[in-house]
Amino acid sequence: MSDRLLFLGPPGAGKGTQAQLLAAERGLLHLSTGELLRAEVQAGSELGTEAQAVMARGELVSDALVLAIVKARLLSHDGGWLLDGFPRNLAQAGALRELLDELKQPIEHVVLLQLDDGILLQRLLSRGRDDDNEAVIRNRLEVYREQTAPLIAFYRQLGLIREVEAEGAVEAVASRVSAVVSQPL
Ligand code: B4P
Repeated sequence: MSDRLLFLGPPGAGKGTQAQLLAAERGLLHLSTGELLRAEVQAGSELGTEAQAVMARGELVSDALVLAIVKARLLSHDGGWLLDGFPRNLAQAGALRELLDELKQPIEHVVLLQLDDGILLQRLLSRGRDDDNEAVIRNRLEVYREQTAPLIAFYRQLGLIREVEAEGAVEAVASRVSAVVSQPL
């Protein structure tokens, strides 16, 4: 049973959707930095106010801020976890590696959800969240290509990447995800 997982992929690939299903199925802590940041915005906290404008532009919130959130959650949790939307750049990945070395909790699988830009755009436009208008989505895709996509090589080198085709119905994608994370390490 794999219980330390990371979900990677472009915005709209379905990381949140699939992460939620898998976490429920396996009883894991689902840690979505996007959701945690949106909750801070909703609560009107100082952190949320800082994050709000950045998210509305489709850019990345500061590493220090996101790291502090993730670190606090992982330190206070005992058991398996699934990271969704974090890390999003090499600096975050390096900091995560240090933290997990310290905790002696290495990542077991990195699930990479792959989807064409055209479908990503359609999915996000039909979701219609505050940061889901066309100009902001295009910027998020650009930020993904520049800052997050290099993580694929980083984790591939560590032998952790499990590619999953994210096109098709939610249930179909979920069974592909389940299959790759059930493979022996
Ligand atoms: P996130 O909350 O991570 O959101 P996302 O990448 O846009 O979406 P995701 O891939 O999770 O897609 P979802 O399942 O929702 O990030 C939002 C913002 O937060 C970032 O732009 C950034 O500003 C900030 N942020 C987050 N983490 C950060 C970090 N580590 N560092 C700095 N900043 C950070 O699916 C999308 C839509 O598709 C949904 O409507 C869903 O219902 C639909 N869908 C899913 N699967 C489908 C399927 N198989 N078929 C049809 N529709 C499907």
